[in-house]
Amino acid sequence: MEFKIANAKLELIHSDITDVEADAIVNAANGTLMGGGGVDAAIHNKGGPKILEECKRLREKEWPDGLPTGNAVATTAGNLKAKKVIHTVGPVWHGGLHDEAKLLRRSYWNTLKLAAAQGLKSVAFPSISTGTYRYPTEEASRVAITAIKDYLEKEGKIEKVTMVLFSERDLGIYTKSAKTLLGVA
Ligand code: AR6
Repeated sequence: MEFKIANAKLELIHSDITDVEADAIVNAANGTLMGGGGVDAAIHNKGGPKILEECKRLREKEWPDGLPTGNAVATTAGNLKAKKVIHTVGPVWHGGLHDEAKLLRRSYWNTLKLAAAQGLKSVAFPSISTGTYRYPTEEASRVAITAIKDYLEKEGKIEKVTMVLFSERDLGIYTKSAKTLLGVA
């Protein structure tokens, strides 16, 4: 399903993010930037070792103590179809009273800001924090869509954002939130 936001498009699809063609695909990473499970593993496995090599350099040069939650960094996309992988660290869910929504919004916002700064026009996100980090998908979908909407309304460099949902259930949850927050497509 597709929604129009300012001069840009928000698309919601059910897919594996490593198969998606976009200027940037987003990794739900952890602060070590050294890989992990879920979407992180899928991106490193399919993208090949060049991504991890660049992550290691970023750790050494810029983030010796790890990438803080809510930040984003870009690397090569290796063998993937995308031009870049943007790695962001979403919050771990601790019940909702520990700034989770603020930090999750920051992950989406900083990723879009970095993509725009690098001249990238299309960005594909997974559902950040809703796997290993246990953020409830319904709440996360509202934060994600609101952050994307606010960003696209504020600045016009990004042309297309795709939310890539890994299950029909998650696609349903995101679609319902998008219809509520953005109006029917
Ligand atoms: N394409 C799209 N979405 C996917 C894919 C895929 N190939 N694989 C999983 N998902 P998670 P998090 C969905 O756990 O919660 C890692 O170990 C998945 O179904 O990947 O932010 C990192 O290294 C879920 O809806 O990320 C961190 O340590 C969503 O992606 C930690 O997990 C996010 O699940 C980050 O946890």
